[in-house]
Amino acid sequence: MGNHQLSFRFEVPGGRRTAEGWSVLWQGCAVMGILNATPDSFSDGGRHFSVDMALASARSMRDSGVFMLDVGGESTRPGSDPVDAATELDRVLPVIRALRELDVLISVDTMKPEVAAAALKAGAHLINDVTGLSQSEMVRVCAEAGAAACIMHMQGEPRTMQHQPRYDDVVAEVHGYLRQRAAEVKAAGVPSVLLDPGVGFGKTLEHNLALIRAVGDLAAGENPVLMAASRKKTIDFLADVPEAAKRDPGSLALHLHSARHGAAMVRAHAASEHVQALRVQQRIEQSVGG
Ligand code: HH2
Repeated sequence: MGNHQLSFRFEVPGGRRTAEGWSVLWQGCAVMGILNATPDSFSDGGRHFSVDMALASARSMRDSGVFMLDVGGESTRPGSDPVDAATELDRVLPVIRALRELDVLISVDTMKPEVAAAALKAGAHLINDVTGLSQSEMVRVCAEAGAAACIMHMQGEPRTMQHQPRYDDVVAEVHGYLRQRAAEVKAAGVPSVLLDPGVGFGKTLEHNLALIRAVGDLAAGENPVLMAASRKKTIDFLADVPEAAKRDPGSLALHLHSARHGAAMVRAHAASEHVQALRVQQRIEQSVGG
């Protein structure tokens, strides 16, 4: 079971002091629980969002052993429309402020540097940017704050990315891109990164399967790897589950496979269930090693 680490230049929950700042260390595969702060997530017919409900859900995830919470105020699902920064901030900032009392690692899922900057000031620790920190301003925001980042690979942009994704060698291209971006953003001062091949972001089923099968190659590198297939269309393609909310068992199977091959973290809606399943898998594998 692998040892993993993320470093920050400010104090974080569960962090240890190091010469350069603070580090969080863990063994095996941890869980990033999804906490959507979009009006249709905690809904009252799609119109109402409650910070109290988000906090209750976050507390229950933390109590069950979820390692990090990923707060998102903009959907990046295929075909989704963008929202402006003010709307996104209105959604995520109250949730981040409320989460501070839980003493848990907080990630913010955003593509916008201004949202990232305000979120880090409000108490977030990591920026999860599905564009791979493609805007130089995003790199600067993370570097200046001393925050860790998640770099995800995406071909195209959410509105159109599933139209005709094309690669000559999907694994070489995606892994090459992630390694290069990691080196670039770290050289620019971002203290540590998670790498995510971006299941479903500008990829066909065959592309996704190739990347899922190759997770061990990416995990053999120096940066921890995140797999994030929770409730994605890939699960429908593989197991015929048209309704997204019913895709947790398939998501779990895919994530357990990724964990067994070295993924350091998985991003999940059914986060507590993932913690339980990963604990069982990890204990079984530990006893094989004696
Ligand atoms: N997928 C979504 C959002 N954020 N972040 C990372 N690192 N990797 C992903 O694959 C990823 C992500 C999908 O977004 P959305 O459609 O908003 O749904 P949800 O946040 O419920 O997964």
